[in-house]
Amino acid sequence: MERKWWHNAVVYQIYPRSFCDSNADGVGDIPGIISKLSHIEELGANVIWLSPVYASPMKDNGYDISDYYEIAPEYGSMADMEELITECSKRNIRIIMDLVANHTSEQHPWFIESKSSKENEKRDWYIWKPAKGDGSEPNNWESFFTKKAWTYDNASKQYYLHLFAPSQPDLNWHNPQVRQAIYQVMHFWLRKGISGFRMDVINMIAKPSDFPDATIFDEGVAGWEHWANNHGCHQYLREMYREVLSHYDVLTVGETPFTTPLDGRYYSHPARNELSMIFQFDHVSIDREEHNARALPFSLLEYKQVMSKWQLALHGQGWNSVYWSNHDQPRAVSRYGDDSPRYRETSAKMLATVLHCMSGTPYIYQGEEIAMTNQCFSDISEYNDLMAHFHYQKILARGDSKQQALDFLNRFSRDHARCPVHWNKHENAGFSQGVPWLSINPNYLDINAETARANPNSTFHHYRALIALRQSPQYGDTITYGHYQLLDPEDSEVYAYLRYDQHQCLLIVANFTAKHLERSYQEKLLEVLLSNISNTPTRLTGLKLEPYAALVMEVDATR
Ligand code: TEU
Ligand code: CA
Repeated sequence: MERKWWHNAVVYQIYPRSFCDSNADGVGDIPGIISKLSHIEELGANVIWLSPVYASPMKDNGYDISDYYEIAPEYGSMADMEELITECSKRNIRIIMDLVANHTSEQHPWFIESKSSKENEKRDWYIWKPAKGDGSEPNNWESFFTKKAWTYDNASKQYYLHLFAPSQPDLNWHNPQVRQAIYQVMHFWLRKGISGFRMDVINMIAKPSDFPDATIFDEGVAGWEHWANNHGCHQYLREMYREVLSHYDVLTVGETPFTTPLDGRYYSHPARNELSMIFQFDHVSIDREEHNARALPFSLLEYKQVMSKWQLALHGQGWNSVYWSNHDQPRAVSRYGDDSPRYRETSAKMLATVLHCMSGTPYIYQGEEIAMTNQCFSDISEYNDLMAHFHYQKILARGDSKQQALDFLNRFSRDHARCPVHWNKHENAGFSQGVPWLSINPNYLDINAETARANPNSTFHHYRALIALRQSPQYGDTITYGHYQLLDPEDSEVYAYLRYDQHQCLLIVANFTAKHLERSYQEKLLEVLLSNISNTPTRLTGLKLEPYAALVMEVDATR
């Protein structure tokens, strides 16, 4: 496979609203990001994925864009954005921006025009349909944030489609003018010096022309079998590649819920000229039915199975991305590890180790590198996210109690990730000198970047070491391009896998429990490269694994 700069990159995601506030209005901003670049540089990540910074009414915190060519005033100016690009490039950090092009804000001038009358020349830029004979919606599709995917416009007596909030109308990608308009946006930002895009729900842009009713219920937002991974999406992406992406050397990552590894190959196989990689959702769907707002127990067996399936399926056939968290997911250490003071750092390091030794490009979500935790709330009014409120109502509507609804949100709300980053022990964790837009987790006195950077044993320094290993001359290629082999698939407590090529073999072993375990492996231990425990084992028979222990070892696998 032809080598690409992004193959061994490590991406750090910034959610601007919650990263750092420079002007005391309680909202993170671009100058705030610039002031913290040394943190990312020290960590060793070499790409920043910037969640949306475009002009937006912020109904969905920027995933509702009203002008693709302007920066949201609360985040700064175009000059600030240009300075960010320059400051990053001084540090050899590239920026990818979030391209939200399945939908716009209802306040985008395109939609305002489109809505103004059936005859408007932009009417067809969005998806308008007449009601059925009985006045009901054009079909039975649901949306991620509301019960129905259609909203009625009284003035023109038609429905428009929105797979997300009513304030996020879906663009009609079938219309070539729409596609060209988005391609222009992409050229504009790429010419400014960014290095690619994370593409929001890009696998949903193609809708079938007959808009058939959903027939699958309970497995996700109704209608997904029609609008997720529709074959038209691949055609649009190939056109986008021809017209835009092929002219630059970029990293593109598609956010693609409802995808299988086969879809993953279609999107990311280099010969297909679509995307560099995608975000799959299998592993973040183990412990809950998101659409039904129901929690399930996490199963390590299933996690191992899902990750192994993707690792193997895309080897040489595409490219993986690997992640524990992002702005839509709860905090990883609270979700998959143990966020009590006793095991927080150890389990966070364990999770990091498992992920960062896999093949594919790893993504780190802001605060993950210091093992920030979920923040639980006791009243629905404390939640900001529109999806939290939708889930809350959904849970009450099925007859569950308010407490049950809060229990679900306290595990899964997207706001956990959106609580501001803790920088230091000062007021508001150093995030802001004003009133933060979302509350600061009171545990910031213990958990903050300054404390973490000062402690060589912190999660932060463990992430640093993992990134350095991936980028090291000696082990980098094995981690980036080597084969993957799962060991002991039936072991429900330990995740062990091999990474190897013709030169060397690495064994990764991780205890996902708070128990002391003992395991034996057939390989011969050569060297422990990295671990989160103090005592260094000397052999792999009767290997003692302390709670949440994780080891990266070079082994001799020739038996
Ligand atoms: O998320 C798409 C998406 O599928 C989410 O609704 C997802 O199901 C959920 O958030 C995971 O818990 C993207 C963005 O990442 C999200 O922030 C936006 O709200 C959404 O698109 C609409 O643009
Ligand atoms: Ca601010």
